[in-house]
Amino acid sequence: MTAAPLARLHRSELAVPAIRPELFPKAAAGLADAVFLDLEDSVPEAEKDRARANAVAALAGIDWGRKILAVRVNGQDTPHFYKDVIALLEAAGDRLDVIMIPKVGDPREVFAADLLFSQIEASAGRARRVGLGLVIETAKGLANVEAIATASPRNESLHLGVADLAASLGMRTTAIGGLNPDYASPAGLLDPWHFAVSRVITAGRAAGLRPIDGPYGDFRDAEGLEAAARRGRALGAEGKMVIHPNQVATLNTAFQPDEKEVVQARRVLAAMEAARLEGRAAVALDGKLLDIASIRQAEAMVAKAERAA
Ligand code: 1VU
Ligand code: MG
Repeated sequence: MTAAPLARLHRSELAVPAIRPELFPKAAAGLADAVFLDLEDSVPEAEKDRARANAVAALAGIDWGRKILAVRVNGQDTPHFYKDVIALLEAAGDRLDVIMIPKVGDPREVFAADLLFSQIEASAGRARRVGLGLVIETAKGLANVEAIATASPRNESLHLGVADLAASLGMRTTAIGGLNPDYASPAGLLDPWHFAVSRVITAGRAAGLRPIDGPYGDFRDAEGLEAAARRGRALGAEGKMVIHPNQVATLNTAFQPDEKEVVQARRVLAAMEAARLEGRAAVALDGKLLDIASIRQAEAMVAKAERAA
């Protein structure tokens, strides 16, 4: 049996550079289900200390409501990682839900992080264990994703980092997410992210973690964003990262079942209940097969809709 992921809404996850504290109240007041304050790639090297201090102050100093609140620290291959973690866990209070680690490549890195977190939590007398969000964005991380996903009981979510992954794999693009006109069949465009998204979703679901699809950098292209969200949700992604507030509403809608889907799921459950009372497990509804697997599909759909409501 695989543990179900923590039942938290995680349709949209807004990145906020920690070097721009004027954005924090806007992010807190917005509708993103999750916010991460970024200490990594949106912060220049010379500003790392200032960004860290901004994040520590904001965790306790701003009302983040019921959002998943995360900080993306610098990678374990940098001199900043331990300072980020110590500052966050020693000084930032209990509101912090998740520390996101970028560029995770090997399960031993997760183990090492867990060890450091445990020591600081014990030393600081923290009441709450912080969760881990692991960003899969290197060839190594993608190759080791199953082992990474099960490397710590703190693990909560896997996040696909499309820009770094493209660089690491040598994909010929400078765009962040989306389709590539070069990657097509005679019938039309294909999805160059399909393998990576599927791999992260499979590893995440198998380990009971929430799989979060990568961002779509072209924040003025609402149509492209929605199409990307539909592809991710069709494969099982729980949500998607966003880099701009104008992308949040599209994802909140895309990643929750619409009314038609919920009505259909309830019809399936009713038909299967009637079948059960007749001693049957496989029946037809509207000319299509239903069996016990249909109950699981429909229940998952209804549960997701209820969580969003
Ligand atoms: O209307 P207002 O002036 O009050 O607000 C602006 C702006 O301040 C605000 N806004 C944001 N608020 C919260 N969080 C954000 N991330 C955010 N971005 C913007 O929204 C209003 C409209 O903004 P804008 O269209 O004028 O946008 P800017 O030109 O100010 O900023 C655009 C960028 C893309 C630079 C900005 O959105 C940004 O920095 N996004 C996040 C980048 C980031 O965190 N990158 C790292 C994580 S993603 C990753 O690693 C994969 C590549
Ligand atoms: Mg990255």
